[in-house]
Amino acid sequence: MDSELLVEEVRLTPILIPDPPLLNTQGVHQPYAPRLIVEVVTRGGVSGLGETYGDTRYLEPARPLAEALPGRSVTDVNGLFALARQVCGEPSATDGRVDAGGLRGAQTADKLRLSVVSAFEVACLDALGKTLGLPVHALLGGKVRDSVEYSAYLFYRWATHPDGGEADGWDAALDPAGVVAQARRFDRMYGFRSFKLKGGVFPPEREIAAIRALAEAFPGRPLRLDPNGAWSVETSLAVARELKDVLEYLEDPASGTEPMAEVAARTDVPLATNMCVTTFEEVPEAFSRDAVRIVLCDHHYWGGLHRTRELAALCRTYGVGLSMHSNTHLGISLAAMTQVAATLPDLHHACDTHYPWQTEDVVTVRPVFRDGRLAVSDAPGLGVELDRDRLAALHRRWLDDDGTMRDRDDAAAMRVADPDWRTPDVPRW
Ligand code: GKR
Ligand code: MG
Repeated sequence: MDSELLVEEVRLTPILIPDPPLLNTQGVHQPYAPRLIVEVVTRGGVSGLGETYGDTRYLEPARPLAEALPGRSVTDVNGLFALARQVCGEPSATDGRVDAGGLRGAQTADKLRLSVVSAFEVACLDALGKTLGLPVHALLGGKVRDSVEYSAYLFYRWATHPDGGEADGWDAALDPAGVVAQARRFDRMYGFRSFKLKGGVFPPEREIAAIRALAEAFPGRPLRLDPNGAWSVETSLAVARELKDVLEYLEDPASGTEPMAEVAARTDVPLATNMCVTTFEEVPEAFSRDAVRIVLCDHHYWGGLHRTRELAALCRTYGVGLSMHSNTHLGISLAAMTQVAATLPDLHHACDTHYPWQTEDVVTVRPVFRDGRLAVSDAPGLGVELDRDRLAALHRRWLDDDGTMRDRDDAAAMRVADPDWRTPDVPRW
């Protein structure tokens, strides 16, 4: 058995997946988004799957890590971190490009490396689970629930990209009526109970009106607004005052621990974050200053499923709530999110997912949300299989790209419609 668990080969496949014109405070999504699919193949012939960001700066450290892994055991997931530090080199993390326009907080070399390691960790756990005939959640200590709740992730959006790209059949949503229509469709199709609106796109009064319209259309349902740190302390407080009776939480109204702590001290609306607490180093200050009441975990940049559980333990210790963050992702990541979420006893908020916005996938069977939930798979590993034809087609698209889509750049996509667009300074309002 031991030698069966040794890694024989690691395959990295960068791909481009269609992405709709979703607006955020930095700009708009490009027609295609890069992802990286990681396959860890064992000597026993089992292939484990992982998925992470596919931008060039993630591919660069992924390559030496893939080369260094053969000969090591898929059980040795803790060893991945030291190995990555040894072989990945120092990613160029201080040039301001580590994440798309800072929508995911701190930009450090460590965080970039962890975002790469996470896909290898997930792939190793998938391979181990498949070999042992156990689901990943069993390798994490076992599930505490049979299904995981997700929220509808509403975006202001255009119907199509200004320079073409594939239409996805969704209407534009640029005002309260459009946002409510989008929410109704999510509700009808998937039964999501909670709704999160990506804000920071329009002046706050317009976004307040959209949340009010949602509250009227869906009385009593949990609502969240996330402007990605676009507001000043005073604007954040004004929005909190206006929406205090309808918000489940306000996510990253202001940028940075200091302004978040100031807002938190002056409102009863719970503040959540996937921007000011995104690394373990940021925890002590934010928690000791009560800057946030809820942290959105994300196994990609926290460094995998085990580390997500470590974050959950810290949050539990400090009485901080837990939710889950999402970026553009496919079914492998969704399966990993669902497996780890199933093991977190204190996950009391519906998880975010971009998944319903994705029209293509590399898994053979697309997961289906019912009543806003995903059933937790008990199949070996993550419970998903790779569709190799789809993977090859999406990789072909990556190969054929002239370089413009290989790195996420929401500001560049916005400039197609508005040549004068530049990434707004924060606070924007
Ligand atoms: O995809 O436009 C987007 C989001 O704004 C994303 O980049 C954020 O990281 O969804 C994220 C969030 O909750 O802040
Ligand atoms: Mg957020």
